[in-house]
Amino acid sequence: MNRRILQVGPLKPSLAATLTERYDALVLPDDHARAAFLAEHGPSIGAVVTTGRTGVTADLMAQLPSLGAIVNFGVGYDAIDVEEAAARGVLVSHTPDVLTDCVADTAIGLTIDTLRTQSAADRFVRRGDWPATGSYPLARKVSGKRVGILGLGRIGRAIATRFEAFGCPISYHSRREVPGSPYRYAASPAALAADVDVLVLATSGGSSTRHLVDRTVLEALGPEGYLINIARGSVVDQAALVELLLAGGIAGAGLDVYTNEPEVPAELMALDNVVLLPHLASGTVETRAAMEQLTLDNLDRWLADGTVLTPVPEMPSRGAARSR
Ligand code: 8YV
Repeated sequence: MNRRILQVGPLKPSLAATLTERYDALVLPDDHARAAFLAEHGPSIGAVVTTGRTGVTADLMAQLPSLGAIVNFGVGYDAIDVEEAAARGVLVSHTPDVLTDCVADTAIGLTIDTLRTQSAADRFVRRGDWPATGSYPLARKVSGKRVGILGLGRIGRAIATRFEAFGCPISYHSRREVPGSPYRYAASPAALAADVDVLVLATSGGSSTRHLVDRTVLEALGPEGYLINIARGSVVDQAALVELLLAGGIAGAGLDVYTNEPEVPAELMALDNVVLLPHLASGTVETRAAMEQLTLDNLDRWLADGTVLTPVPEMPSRGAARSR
């Protein structure tokens, strides 16, 4: 088996350094040198290490004929063509569980900030408006709000547990009703949105959830409803979201993810009922270190026995067609 490792896209600096120093990994150039690089090294590459932001396309896989594994730093793998990987017998691993707490914490923080307008209040103080204007406008209460969670997976459940401590009645919509869940199931995203004050998106990205939250869902959330997105920008029709925010069609939004990161719609910049984060939900020293370790553990396992520890759900831990 070919064992050469290839870094695709920027990685956490310590992970990139480890890959170069300990694994003698190559780094895929992203410029005009790429074609020549792939012609020379493509056939020797056994595993790719990448992130949810860069991923691996079918086109790149075609230029790595000995590829056996794609090791992803991140739980979301919508930037990887998993169908193509499965067809080629290429294993794909990701980093679930280790980031659940931080992403769920971010969802709670973003909800509180959005409803209580803390970031806007901070700007008010820094601008010197407090002495000049007097009191800051009243915000909205968080405790007891009806919360709807779209996608009741690991992260969705962790968010729900946290909101329970705020006395929030929880409902959810997922592809399937979760047996034994204590939360009320809504039959569709629109039905969920219609019945809650805060709609939290915790679903995976990719084509199956693209624009799951469309104009109809946002309109169902309505002028008193808030949208919180720590999932993927692709889940929301961002143009409709911007329009409704500008028109008062929904009350506010807390966003960690966008359609075309790092681009953030300019129209949102001036809105104090919108909190804008730069896709940082898992971004703590502790969690990123755990993600780095799990990434290396997956790589080591593949190098040792051709399996991975935490395969994406679409595939078994051992590649099916790698003998091909
Ligand atoms: C990371 C994420 O920012 O895990 C994910 O899917 O979106 C985040 O944890 C990203 O993967 C790191 O590039």
